[in-house]
Amino acid sequence: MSANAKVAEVLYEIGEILNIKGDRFRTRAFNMAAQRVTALTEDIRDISRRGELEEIPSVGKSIAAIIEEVLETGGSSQLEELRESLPRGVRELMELEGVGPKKAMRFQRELEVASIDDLEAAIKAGKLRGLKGFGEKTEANLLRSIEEHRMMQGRFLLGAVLPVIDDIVEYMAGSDSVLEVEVAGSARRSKETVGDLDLLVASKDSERVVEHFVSMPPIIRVLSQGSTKSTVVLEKNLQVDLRVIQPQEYGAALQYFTGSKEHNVKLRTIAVKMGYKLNEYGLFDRDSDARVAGETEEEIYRALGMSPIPPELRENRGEIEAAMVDGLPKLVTLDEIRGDLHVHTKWSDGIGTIEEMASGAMEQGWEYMAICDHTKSLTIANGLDEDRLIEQMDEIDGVNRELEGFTVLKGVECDIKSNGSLDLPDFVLSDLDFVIASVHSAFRMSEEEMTERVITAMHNPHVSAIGHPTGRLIQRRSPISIKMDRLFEAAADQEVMMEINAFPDRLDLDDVNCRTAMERGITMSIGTDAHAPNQLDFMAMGVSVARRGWLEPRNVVNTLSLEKMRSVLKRS
Ligand code: DGT
Ligand code: CA
Ligand code: CA
Ligand code: ZN
Repeated sequence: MSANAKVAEVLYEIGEILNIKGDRFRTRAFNMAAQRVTALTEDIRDISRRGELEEIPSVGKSIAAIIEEVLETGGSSQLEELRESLPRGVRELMELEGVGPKKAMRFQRELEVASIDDLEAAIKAGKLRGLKGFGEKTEANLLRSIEEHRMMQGRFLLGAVLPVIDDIVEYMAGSDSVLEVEVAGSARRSKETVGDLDLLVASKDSERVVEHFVSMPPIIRVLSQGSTKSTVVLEKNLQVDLRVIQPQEYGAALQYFTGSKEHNVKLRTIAVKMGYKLNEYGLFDRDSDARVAGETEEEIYRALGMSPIPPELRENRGEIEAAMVDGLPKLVTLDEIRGDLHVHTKWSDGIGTIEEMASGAMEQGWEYMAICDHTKSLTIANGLDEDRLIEQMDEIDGVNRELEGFTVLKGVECDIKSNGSLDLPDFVLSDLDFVIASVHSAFRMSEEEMTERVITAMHNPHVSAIGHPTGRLIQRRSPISIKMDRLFEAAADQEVMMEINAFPDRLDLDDVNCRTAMERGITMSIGTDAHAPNQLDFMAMGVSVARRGWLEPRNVVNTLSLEKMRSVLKRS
């Protein structure tokens, strides 16, 4: 983890505990400081060395002192004290979705539960019903949260492990003995969460590679060390399995350890039918044991009569059948993306100016970007009313006059109110290039009402796309209850796009929904939802979701040139 991420984590945790204690003012201060630190593009250690920590907005003297301590010692004594002051079990209970500090405290006090297991037992014994304000519905919700928590425990967001993977690969490539190095498994398939990392190295000197591996700086514990294999644990209990492979077997190992298991099982069945044997060492003739393929993945797939299958598709969802008839999609790539269609600025809750976000987007090599700040109902995010939005449009005109070869589009992320109406009047929306409509409040309504609500919004002729359509936050909040098939039907009918929100804990639509939407003829827009210039990098994750959803460039509106996109956006 980078120093910046470490500092932000400590600040967030302090904020969280202060919140439990009801200190809302300081909670907010710590959260804001953490946000600023997360968004820094510079290494915070450099800022600290120059003695300029207090120049970071929202960072005052006392927070600066905490940051210094974290940078020096890796920890914070203030955080330790706060942690110890918390009732036992409260922190664990708060890991459950739908359980905030207040509820956790009540469970602890009134049910005398000190762990998630205790809570489950208490619910099953009917004790929750004795508490004021808790009914059968809460019971069912809590049991579901507990189940989800168990399922997700020990899994990591793809976005959180990608930087770790880069560091590991760079470190391993630094050894002369390493010929090839790659992370296989779910991370290579770009699954939204990963359980552990499966590191593969091609080498003729495996012992030296293992030695190099176990000396990697961020290792906390070495669980095992053999002559060709090793397992280590990094921060937060992230486990890394290393396997060192002979060069002529590297492709076979890569294929095997990339998975998924379901994909491999199917592939092996097909190999057997063709008179072969397929395992992590290669593809062999069953009778003579002669090696047919194994050095590269491609030769294995070709020998089995298939076109090579991109890792993101390997889930046994029809990709093998498609590969046998040369029918795989030509998946969209990051290079084909020409702009970002969901960016926030200082005007609402972002921290960059329009210019800063635009120059970040230009560094990505893009041609355009749509500024889509929040609207007035979202007061906590400093949402824009019609007057401020009109002012912002003027500023965008000014910025565009200064820029060459890049265009800032005028957009908004407009709240969908409970009744399906939009947060801003049509006369303003009609002046914009791109209108995202999103649900940000009143999440708990019936499935029928929620479906009607979003469909009503789609019937507004100015709406271009529905933002983060299911509202889920991975590991934190379930999707809203909504009938996806009716949503897609209306989207196709109204020619409204569906967003793939690329923010690491959203990834919404997800892969499966993307594919269904694409099959219904719906176009997707990928938006990073960046609140700072460095978050524009999230585009890569949005593209991963699109690829896992079988999308081609033509299914993704932001592969279009500015000119073509403008003509698509001019509906009605
Ligand atoms: P994860 O770590 O839970 O996010 O998911 P994966 O897919 O990375 O799974 P992991 O780490 O258990 O194993 C890596 C790959 O190794 C897996 O995708 C396929 C392969 N593999 C592991 N165990 C088996 C197995 O029993 N049979 C087959 N066919 N493949 C396996
Ligand atoms: Ca894995
Ligand atoms: Ca593994
Ligand atoms: Zn939003």
